[in-house]
Amino acid sequence: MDKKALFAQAAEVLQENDRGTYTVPTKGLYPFQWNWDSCLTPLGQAQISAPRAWTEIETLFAHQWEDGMMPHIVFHVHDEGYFPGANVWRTQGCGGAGRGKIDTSGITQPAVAGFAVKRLFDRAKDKSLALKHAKSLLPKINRWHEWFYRDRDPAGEGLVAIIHPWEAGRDNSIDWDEPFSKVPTDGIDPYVRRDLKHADASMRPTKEQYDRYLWLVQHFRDLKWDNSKLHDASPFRVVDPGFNAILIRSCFDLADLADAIGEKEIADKNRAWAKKGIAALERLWSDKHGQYLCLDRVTGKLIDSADCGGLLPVFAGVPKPRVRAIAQRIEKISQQVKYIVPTHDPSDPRFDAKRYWRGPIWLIINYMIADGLRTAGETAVADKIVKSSLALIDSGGFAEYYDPRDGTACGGARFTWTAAMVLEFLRYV
Ligand code: 9WN
Repeated sequence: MDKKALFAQAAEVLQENDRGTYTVPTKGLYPFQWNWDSCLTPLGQAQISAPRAWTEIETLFAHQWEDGMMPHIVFHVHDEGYFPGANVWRTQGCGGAGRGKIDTSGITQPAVAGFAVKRLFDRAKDKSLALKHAKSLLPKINRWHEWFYRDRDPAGEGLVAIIHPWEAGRDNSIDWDEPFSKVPTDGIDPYVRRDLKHADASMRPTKEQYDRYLWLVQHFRDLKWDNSKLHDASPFRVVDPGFNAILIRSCFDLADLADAIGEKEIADKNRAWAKKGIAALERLWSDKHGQYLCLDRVTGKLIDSADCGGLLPVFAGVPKPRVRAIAQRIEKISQQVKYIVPTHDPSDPRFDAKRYWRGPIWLIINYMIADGLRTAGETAVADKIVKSSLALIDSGGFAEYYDPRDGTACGGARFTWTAAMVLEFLRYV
């Protein structure tokens, strides 16, 4: 592998999708700023320009809602190429939104900002620039975490629920099949999907899933996006181990960052949430699957679906025996497919190697799993994931996601966070 050439190619993808103060995930398919994309992308951007990396996250946080929620999309420009656009979400003036002229969606995404900001801060060469941005972002990220534990964990269980599959960022995961089937589809406004103009239908969610995505959006819109009501009013409430793992890791990292900056109260609060979260995750462990599972908060039952969300708790810092078991599980999966880590267990009949989050590999998931394994001393499996991830670039270029059987490129091309993750993986080879 020519590391220098790969670095240059990845940098070129970041440059192509750079819109000055924010980056689009890829042109055409996703013309706006997405939340967790814009928190993971700066890890790559910082290796080219630290100020640009900080700007990416600052731009995102300029659109935080007054109640602390961080929306999953910021509609910086008008673009008919994506559905559902701002005219469907209609969040202006609702639930703490509408601080400016720029529209946002009304749901959130995985809270990876605390982790990303800490990593940028630790690696920074320009310490005073990093301190300035860390000080500005720290209270905002803290307010987001507060919002999570207030509005998405109203009973104080220590774990938060997502109320829409898009919040998990794993839109059509097999994890949601069961709880999502209870979401009605009656009364939804007629709509035209735009994603199918840019990507193959066999690699995207189905119409039935889109109908339900839309029903939830309309339901929350009718409730004026009032976050104090949405959790209890949603027929879809899932406690996802992956989503919680990312939040817990960000709480730990924000606590460390707050200590470094001298913000003791923020440090104490975030460390307490993180520790409570780690203890509560135990409830989601399945001996049968050798990994964590989702919990349907509506029925109180675990969901029988071995998905990558259930491997992500290694990123949160769960106990060593759990990390060991997950490392073994990934070893086992690697005997079934050529590339790792598929988003779903390949031996499950519902596994679909090309359909979005129902089987394909996403490099951001690989990155977080590998990071957690490495931190816990599972270096061999972490190295295997890094190697596989870089091999995928050889087979499919900088794709949105990949078929784990043969490495075929799926979804959108020239993808921002894929390029950013390549810059990260290159540090380990
Ligand atoms: C809906 C931008 C986003 C990612 C998500 C991914 C996909 C959007 C869509 O693209 O979701 O948010 O329209 O399919 O699932 O994880 O943040 O890259």
